[in-house]
Amino acid sequence: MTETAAPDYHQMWAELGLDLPTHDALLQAVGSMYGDAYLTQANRPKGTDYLDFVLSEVHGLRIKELADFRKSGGKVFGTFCLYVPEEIIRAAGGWNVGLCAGAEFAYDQVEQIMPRNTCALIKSATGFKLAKVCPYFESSDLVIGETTCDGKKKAYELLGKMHNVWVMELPQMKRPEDLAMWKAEIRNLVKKAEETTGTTITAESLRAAITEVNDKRRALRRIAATCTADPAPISGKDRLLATQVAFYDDVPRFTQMMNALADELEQRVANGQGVAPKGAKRILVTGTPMALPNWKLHDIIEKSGAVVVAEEMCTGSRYYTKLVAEDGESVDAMLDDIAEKYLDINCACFTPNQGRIDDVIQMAKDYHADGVIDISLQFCGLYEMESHNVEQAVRDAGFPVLKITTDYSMEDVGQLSTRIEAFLEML
Ligand code: BJ8
Repeated sequence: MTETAAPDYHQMWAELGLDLPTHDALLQAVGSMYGDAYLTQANRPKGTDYLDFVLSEVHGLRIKELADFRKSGGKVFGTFCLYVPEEIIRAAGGWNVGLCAGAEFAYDQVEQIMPRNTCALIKSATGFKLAKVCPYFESSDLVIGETTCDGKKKAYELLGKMHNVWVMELPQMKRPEDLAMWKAEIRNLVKKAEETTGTTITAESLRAAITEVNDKRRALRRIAATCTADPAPISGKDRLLATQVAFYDDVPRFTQMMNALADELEQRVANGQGVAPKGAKRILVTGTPMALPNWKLHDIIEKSGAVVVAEEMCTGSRYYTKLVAEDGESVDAMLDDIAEKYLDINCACFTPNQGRIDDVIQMAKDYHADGVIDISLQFCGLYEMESHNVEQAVRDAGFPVLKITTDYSMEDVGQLSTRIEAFLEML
């Protein structure tokens, strides 16, 4: 068998202004983490080959596609949060990508401009920018932030000194007057997107974008639905990866590949074929998002013999469960539909946030979870504060809960494994 040499992207990375030696070291570290977490899994579905391929080209082929798109006049938008509607960016002819924020990087530089006790997600994104190792950031013509938590709000001011950043104002409640304000802000985003791409959104382009993004969510929902079966046909780690990849891959291609994976998983369920033996403990995780390449908790849980059957988080059900209505007839009606769908996301930055608690309990029932793990990134005031109410409600509904606060470092892996193993034994 002859091996084809991997393409060399150094020239492209240099053109983006990346720090090449540091970036090489990062890719090597992520590659070895991936190998250890993913390629050691038994009984993986064949369709996960696509995820392996995407990850092997995570800073290569996809970045080249973005570069080619930009050379042909296209604009790329970088985002950090679910509340930025990708339908609008796509309808204006742009592409959006999630930005790297899931690994500890250049914290020494980060802590010179922000407090040590900032959550890992914010420190990571800032570290990637300061160390010049995120080609998605450097490929973004505009980064769109949002006023969700205080940390991010202030981080966008700092990042705005280094990059073209624009921030959306998000309400903190979901009353009719908040929805009215949000609808107006969605229209500000339309203006900003049109001004950036030079393309006016039409009813046709918006309708097409809504359908395209809904199709992507439908494919992820099909994958998720197969995990109500025992044995689950796919690991939580692979399902999490699929959701992470959804934030930056080409939309029609990703949808097609995920539908093919869903076909395979449905067949596996019909055959009673799983990744872990039937009866393996089933865990629902909820909490702060797990940005690429953060696979830490899933890896620990699944290496302890359990299977993560669902994620109530932004890299999980909050991303794909709800769809934008598809019957809006005018641009205005469709923008209102988009505003309503997005305000219905249950993030802890809202008060009250009972919808999240209801979702966690409903998902624990639907996915036949044996237990729930509530995870907060350290120094995330929102999710840490909310966890008391979440845990109490989940316990009252009859599900055991384990609360974990962690960050991206590997120092607590041993301690977390011990706690998780004890929790699984108790179930
Ligand atoms: S919709 S969860 S992606 S804001 S972990 S940076 S909240 S201090 S990520 Fe989020 Fe949008 Fe909400 Fe989802 Fe702040 Fe907490 Fe850090 Fe966080």
